[in-house]
Amino acid sequence: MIHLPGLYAIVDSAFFPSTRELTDFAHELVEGGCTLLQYRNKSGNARVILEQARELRRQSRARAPAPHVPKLIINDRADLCLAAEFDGVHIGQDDLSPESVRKIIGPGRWLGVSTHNPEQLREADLTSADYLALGPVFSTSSKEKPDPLVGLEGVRRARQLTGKPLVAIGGITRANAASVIEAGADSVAVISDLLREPRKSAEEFFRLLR
Ligand code: 3NM
Repeated sequence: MIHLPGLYAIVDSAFFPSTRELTDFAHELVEGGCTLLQYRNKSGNARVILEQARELRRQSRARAPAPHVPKLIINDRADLCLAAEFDGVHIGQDDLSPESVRKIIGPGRWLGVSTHNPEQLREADLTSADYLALGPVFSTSSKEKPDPLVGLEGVRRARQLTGKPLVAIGGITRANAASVIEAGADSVAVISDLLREPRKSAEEFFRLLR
């Protein structure tokens, strides 16, 4: 079984006007202690996404001393995961099935699956996914058309339904992260509450998740 860090930081291209700003942000997260980053791009075409993903990987290897090179997960696309030489892919309910993605990425790379209710979670639990995500826990403005909130009760219930590592997502901040971990999540995935001061914010997440 894989081990997830307490903070699962998401680098969402929508918040960065240039690749340089995106990679600088990622570097600050690593300085703040992040060992795992998800690169999320819901708007670019495949060529643009691949280019940005490759640059993120290149920069994260060039700028962090060897033991601190973060694991990189890409959203949605198994093909781009291989092309960009990422460490894993995170898929949603409308992407290829977990087993189709597993065939593409092989046994070694990480596969995460987003779920939004107990039925989806149970189903994903039966696949070869390495970890499962559940959300939105709280209200979020970072995702278009979010599913209904699952709340802390949803996290508690999910914890009983799977033995796989569980990532909670949606509206999670330094103010509520501890309650989410207490409800049974192994890790919290965050976009907004890292944007303003990535290094300091990541450090604070790790401090309160210890
Ligand atoms: N997925 P923030 S919620 C990307 O429910 C994403 O699966 C969600 O961003 C889900 O930390 C979400 O700013 C947005 O709320 C998370």
